[in-house]
Amino acid sequence: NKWSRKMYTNPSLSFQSSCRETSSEPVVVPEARSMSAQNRVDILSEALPYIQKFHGKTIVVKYGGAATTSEALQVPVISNLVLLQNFGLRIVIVHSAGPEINQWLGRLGLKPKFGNGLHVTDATTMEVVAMVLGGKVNKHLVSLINKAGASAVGLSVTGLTAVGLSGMGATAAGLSGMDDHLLTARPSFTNFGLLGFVGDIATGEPAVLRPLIDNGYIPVVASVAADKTGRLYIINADTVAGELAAALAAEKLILLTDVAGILEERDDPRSLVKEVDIEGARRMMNDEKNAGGMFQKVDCCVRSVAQGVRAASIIDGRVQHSLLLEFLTGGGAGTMITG
Ligand code: ADP
Ligand code: X2W
Ligand code: MG
Repeated sequence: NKWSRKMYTNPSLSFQSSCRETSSEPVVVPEARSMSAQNRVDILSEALPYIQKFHGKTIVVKYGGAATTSEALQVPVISNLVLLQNFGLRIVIVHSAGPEINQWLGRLGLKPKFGNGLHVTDATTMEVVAMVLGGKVNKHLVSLINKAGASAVGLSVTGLTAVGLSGMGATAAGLSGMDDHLLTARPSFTNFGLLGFVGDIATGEPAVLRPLIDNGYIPVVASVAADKTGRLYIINADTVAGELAAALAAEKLILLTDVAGILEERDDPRSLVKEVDIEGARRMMNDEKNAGGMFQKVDCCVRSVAQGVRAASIIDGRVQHSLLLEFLTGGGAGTMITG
């Protein structure tokens, strides 16, 4: 299969990973700097079969965490997405902004608290989360897209219904998802009562996104949603992206993050897994190869692919043009999880 890629060790990875801790600037692969104009147009022309393959297909991209921490990192990602949209891809962005939430909690004199690696989201923290995610960060991404020459629409509480996992949200488990619009109802009670207003998706209403995409807009969805009573929750943005990708029957789910992809050995940047099927990915999860945020990502990739998304890729959002490498070259970028 000409689209498949093997597990291999990418020599540029040690370069990428050496920039991990410090970089709030995009990492440029060194060979790219010295390319002649002829090389560049050759490469552009080689992209044609990939453009044809993805033209008209829906792609859901999750953008969050350390990969979003500066405008210098955001602008090239947005510019890649706008380019891909101009090549005919139908793009939906889902975002989080953990570091920015922390920063604003600090500015307001609130100390972030964590449980199971996630923010404990009490009522005050949830107010800050809603303002930062649904307000500042969402509108900032929308304005960057508009500046790059495309049209974006920012959405937060629209179209998604949260089911709370919270002990505080007494009615949260009122299972607002148990109706005809059910997308997935999988309340995990693991964190019940521990994390406050942390939710899971009960229903998805992607109908609201389709006319926007049909009319050339890029929806930008903040991972904040309300339950049927209007109470707000933060939902993990990988999970939102995965479920939206499934609901939209997307061709591809992309999780942009701050690491090259799934590493077979977590601390060895040379152990990148280029491609793995859902069985292999489940095995990695059982073997505890992926911890914390990466476990969540692999889980949501597996779920979305099991629900019909053709492939899900975890790629480094801090590496310049990683999205173009992923979509427009045979080697791709990061780790691709297939059915
Ligand atoms: P994001 O903010 O993009 O959601 P997360 O911090 O939630 O990112 O998840 C990615 C992190 O998961 C990586 O930065 C890495 O520290 C961690 N991780 C744990 N296990 C692995 C693994 N096997 N391969 C790659 N990263 C891993
Ligand atoms: C995350 C923030 C939201 C998120 C947290 O507490 O850090 C949950 O996952 P990243 O940056 O994409 O990992 N909360 C519920 O999706 O953050
Ligand atoms: Mg995460």
